[in-house]
Amino acid sequence: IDPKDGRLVLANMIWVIVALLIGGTAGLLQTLVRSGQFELPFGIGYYQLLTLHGVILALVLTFFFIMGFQTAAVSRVCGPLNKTERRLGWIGFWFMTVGTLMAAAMIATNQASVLYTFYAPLQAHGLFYVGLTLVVIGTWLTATSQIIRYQRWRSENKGQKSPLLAFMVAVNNVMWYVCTLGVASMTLFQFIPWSFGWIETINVKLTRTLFWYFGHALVYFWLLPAYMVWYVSIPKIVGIKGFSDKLARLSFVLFLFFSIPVGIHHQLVEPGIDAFWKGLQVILTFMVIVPSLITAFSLFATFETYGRKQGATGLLDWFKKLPWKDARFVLPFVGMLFFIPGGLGGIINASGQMNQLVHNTIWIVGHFHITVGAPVILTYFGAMMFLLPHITGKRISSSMNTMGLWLAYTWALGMGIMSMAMHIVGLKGAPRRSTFSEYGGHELAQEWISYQMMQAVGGVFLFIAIIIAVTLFVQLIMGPPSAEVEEFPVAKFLDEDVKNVGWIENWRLLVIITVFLVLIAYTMPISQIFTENIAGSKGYKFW
Ligand code: HAS
Repeated sequence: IDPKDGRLVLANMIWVIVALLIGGTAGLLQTLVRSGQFELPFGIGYYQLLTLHGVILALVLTFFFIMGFQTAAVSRVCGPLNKTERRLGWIGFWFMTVGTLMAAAMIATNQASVLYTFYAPLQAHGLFYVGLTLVVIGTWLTATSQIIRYQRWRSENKGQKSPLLAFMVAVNNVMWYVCTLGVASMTLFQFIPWSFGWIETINVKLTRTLFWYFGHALVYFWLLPAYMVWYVSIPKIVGIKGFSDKLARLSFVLFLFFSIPVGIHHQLVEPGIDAFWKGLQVILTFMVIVPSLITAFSLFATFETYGRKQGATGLLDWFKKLPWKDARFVLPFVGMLFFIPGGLGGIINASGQMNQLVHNTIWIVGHFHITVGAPVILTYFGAMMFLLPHITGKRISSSMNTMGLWLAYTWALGMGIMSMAMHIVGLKGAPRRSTFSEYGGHELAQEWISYQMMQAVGGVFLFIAIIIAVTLFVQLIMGPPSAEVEEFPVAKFLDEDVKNVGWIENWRLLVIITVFLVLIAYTMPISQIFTENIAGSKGYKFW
C-alpha cells in the first residue's frame, strides 16, 4: 500500500500494541484477584480494573485495529487515498486518541468504574462519556474516509463490481453508522446531561436498550475484519483461489441486515420488555447465525480444495496438508477452531429458555473470550504479522514466524484453560462481574474456587502470550528493512469472472432493508418505554 497511507495505518497499530499490553496486564490481575490468592495494591478497585480491562481491550484495541486495517484494505485494493481522504483519516485518528486519553484518565482516577457496558444506573464522570463520544466520532471520520475512497473507485469504474475487500469494508462501516446512532443518542441526550448534573434523572431501561441496540452490532463490527482476512487473505496465504466472491458478499450483506435488530437478546431476562419483541429478536438472532455458517462452509471448501491439490485423497487427510508452519495461517486458523464452540455458545445464549440459566453468570465471560478473545484477536494478530512488515518495508524472518507460532499455541492454551473453566463454573451458578468471595462459606461457592484457580492459570499463559505478541510486533516494526517486502495477501476467487453481483451492491436497497428491519424490531419496544411512565432514576455515582 501507499507509504503515506501506511503511516496512518501504523499510527493506529501502535495503539493496538499499547492497548494489548495495558489491557492484558489488567486481565492477568483480574484472574489473580478472582482466584482469591491476590489483593490489588495501591487501593486499586476491582471494578476500576475491570473497567480498564474491558474498555481498553474491547473498545480501544479493536477500534484502532479496525480503522488501521480497513484503511490498509481500501488502499490495497482501490489504490492510495487522496489528500482529503487521508487527512480525514488522520483527523479521525486524533479524535480517537484524545477521546481515549480522556476516558483513560477518568478510569485511572477511579471516576469511571462503570464497566465497558457503561449503561445506567451506574454513573461515571461526564468526561468519561465525552471521551467515548470523541472516540466514536473519530471512528466515523476514518470510516468515512474509507467509504469515500470506495465510492471514488466505483465512480471511476462504472458498471464493474467493486473489489471484494473494499465492499466488505463499506458494509462494516455502514453497519457501524447505523448501530452507533444508538450509543450516540444515549450519550448525547442522556449520559452527558445527567453526569454533568444538567438533568436529575435518567431512564435506565432506555439507556440499556439503546446500549444493546449498539452493543450486539458492535460484536460483528469486531468480527467482520477477521472475516475479511478469512475470506480474502487466507486463500492467498495457502496458495489457492478463494471459494466464492459472490457468496462472501452475500454473507456480509446478511450481517448488515441482521446484526442490529437483535440487541434485545441481551435483555431476555429484563422485565418490562414485551415477550413478543423478545421472541422476534431471538428469531432475528437465529438469522444472523446464517452468514457465519456460510463462512464456515466457504472456509472448509477452501481448505479441502487446497488439501486435494496437495494430493490428499481420503475423507479428512486434506487437513494434514494445510500449511502448519506458516504463522500467518496458524494464528487465524486456531481462532477459527475456537469459533466452533464460541458460535455454539452464542446459539445457547440466544435460546430464550437456556438464556435464563447462563445470563449474568461467568459463562457469558467464557463465551466472549472464545469469540472476540480468540477468533477475532488471533486473526488480528495474524493480519498484523503481514501488515506491519508490509507498511514498514520488511519481511517476516523465520524466527519471527516461529514466535508467531508460539503466540498461537500459548494463546490457545491460556484461552482454552481459562474459558473452559468459565463455562463450567458458569453453569454451576458463579456470577460474572463480581470479585472473589466465599459467600459466607456457602457450599455452592466453595465449588467455584478451584475453577477460579484454573482461570488464573489460563490468565498466566495468556499474559506470557501477550509478552510474545508485543515483542513480535515491535520486532516486525523495528527490524531491518528488506529488499523484498512482505505482501498484503489478497486472493482471487473461483467465480472472479462473474461481472455482475446484482442487488448485492445496490446500496439504496441494502440501506432500506437494514432500516426497515431496525424499525420493525425496535419501534414498539422503544415506544413502550416512553409510554409506560416509569419514574427516572438518579442512579449511582461511581466517581
Ligand atoms: Fe455473543 C453475549 C449470542 C457471536 C461477543 N457475545 C456476548 C457478549 C459478547 C459477545 C462480548 O443471544 C457479552 C456482552 C456483555 O458484556 O454482556 N453471540 C451470540 C450469537 C452469536 C454470537 C447467536 N458474540 C458473538 C461474536 C462475538 C460475541 C462473534 C464477538 C466477536 N452473545 C449472544 C447472546 C448474548 C451474547 C444471546 C447475551 C447473553 C446474556 O444473556 O448476557 C453468533 O453470531 C454465533 C455464530 C457463529 C457460528 C460459528 C461459525 C464457525 C466458524 C468457524 C469455522 C471453522 C473452520 C475451521 C472453518 C455458528 C465460521 C475448522 C477446521 C476444522 C478442521 C474443524
